[in-house]
Amino acid sequence: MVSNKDLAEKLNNIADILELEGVKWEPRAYRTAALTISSLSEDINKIYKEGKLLSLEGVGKSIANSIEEYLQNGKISKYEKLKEKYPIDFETFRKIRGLGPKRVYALYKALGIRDIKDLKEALENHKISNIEGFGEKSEEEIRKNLQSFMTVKNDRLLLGYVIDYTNLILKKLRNSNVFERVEIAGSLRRRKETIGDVDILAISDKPEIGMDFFSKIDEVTGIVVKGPKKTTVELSIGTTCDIRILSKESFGAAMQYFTGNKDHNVKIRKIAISKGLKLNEYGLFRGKSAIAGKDEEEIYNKLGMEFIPPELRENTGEVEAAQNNKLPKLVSYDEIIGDLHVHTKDSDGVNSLEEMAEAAKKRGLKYLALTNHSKSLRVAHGLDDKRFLELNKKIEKFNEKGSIKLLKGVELEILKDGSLDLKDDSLKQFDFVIGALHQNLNMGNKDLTDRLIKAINSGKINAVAHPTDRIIGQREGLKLDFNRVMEACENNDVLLEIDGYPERSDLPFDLVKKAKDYKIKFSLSSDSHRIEHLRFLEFASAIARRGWLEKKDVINTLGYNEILRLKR
Ligand code: DGT
Ligand code: CA
Ligand code: CA
Repeated sequence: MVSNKDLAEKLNNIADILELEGVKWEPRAYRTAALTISSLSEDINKIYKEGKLLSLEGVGKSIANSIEEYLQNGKISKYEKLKEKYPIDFETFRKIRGLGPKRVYALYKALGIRDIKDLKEALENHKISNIEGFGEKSEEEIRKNLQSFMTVKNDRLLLGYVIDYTNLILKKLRNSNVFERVEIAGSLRRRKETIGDVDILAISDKPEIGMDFFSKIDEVTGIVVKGPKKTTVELSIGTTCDIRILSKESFGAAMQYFTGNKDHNVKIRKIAISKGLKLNEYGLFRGKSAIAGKDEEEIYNKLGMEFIPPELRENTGEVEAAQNNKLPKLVSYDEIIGDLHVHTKDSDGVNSLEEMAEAAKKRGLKYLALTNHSKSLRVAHGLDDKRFLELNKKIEKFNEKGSIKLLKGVELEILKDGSLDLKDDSLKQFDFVIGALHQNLNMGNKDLTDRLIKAINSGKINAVAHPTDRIIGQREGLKLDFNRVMEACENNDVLLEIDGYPERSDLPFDLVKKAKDYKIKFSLSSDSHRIEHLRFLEFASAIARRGWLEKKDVINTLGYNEILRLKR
């Protein structure tokens, strides 16, 4: 069934193209009609059935015909005809901020950009800033707006972008004096890389006032259901948020229940039943009396197991491990003291060496590997041997006085035949070399695996960058034979990277866990391209924890001098 919103969107699409055509009054009429329809409180289908279309403001005979066509067949012939003239995905583009029809048409004329895929490619190749009327700044803006569109486009949002936003909400609630306690639950607490909706749990003895306060904060754009125990709202970031207010006595049980995931919960509940107990969101009960509920850890303990950190609760063996006292002692967030993959403006980053170093120091890091791209990655302005020499001299100079240490690094292209992008001699100048597959990836999985393994076997790289090369919401990871890749890493002491850049989140946690069966260590990174990205390191730590890693498995827990001593 066509909704008012769908119809209004279609009418706006028609107006877009008509405007482009230079048609005089019609676009205006279509927009007025669109506005009327999007703000109607009645369903457009009902109005149509009652024969009242012409009574709507801005709807004349011809627009009424268009509406009728759309409601009946889902298509408007006028629009279909217009679209034949312009093979451009205006519908999607208009959802991206700043990309109105005129600008989209200019992009099409200059670069043949028809859809998001074309636009992305042009951005990657820095082609847009060269078009007349665009420039460096608007290219950057388009990049940003496209990115935020991509985040919202998938129905699941990326952890990296939701978590700061949610923390702001928590802060407001905690500062309100209405709540005794406010915590995150659900997939966000488990630090899953994508988030379906936000779950918040709170304690308050004034639940009505609490829910009123919550539903009025700026981030809330709509209310789905509102009650004193549970309220669901729409958030401006493009998802919904469930908030539940609970009693102190059952808060721990609720934290357990609403953190999930579901399969983990099912297993825990079965264990309760097998012990003659009952577990629900209010507590752990023997008959009618609660034997735990206030404290989450106590629930796990009373069920005969260790406390299970939220990041592990995916039903991948954590329950059995907890019963046998065999849970790993997970690497903690603050044990990660360096970032091993960042870019500066020397290749495709935005900030200078000094700016990156300063920002990393402010975040409390002890060292930072500058790993700019090597020459074959032209789209990223990769550096050749000579330019790396110059840059590395600058790094050495910086290290003489800098209070944070910089590592001379490179994100080195692994070429089509598995050879490396810089000469062996030249590779000696680096402290940390990350091999990466970026180009010529359409060669079949066996050849790709062989190619990567050749690089791993070369003894010239320290780590494999973002090993699957997935981009969440855009492309799936390479289907490499990871058994062979991991075996090669083990044999050559090559690290696997965990890249915390939200779109990448690569290596994915299930492969991290699999890699633990080999004697492989990991390097964590933010893959920063600007200072604001440095916070992504935390998401790499989250993946490490979700992959069961301990301090000894992660080399970012080592000091600068120990990193320098890594074999290569
Ligand atoms: P999401 O929102 O898709 O990223 O994933 P979650 O895990 O946050 O799922 P959500 O928001 O539907 O529910 C939060 C937690 O509450 C979930 O992980 C487990 C628990 N839960 C929700 N519904 C059920 C249910 O029907 N049965 C059980 N056992 N647990 C549930
Ligand atoms: Ca959720
Ligand atoms: Ca939820």
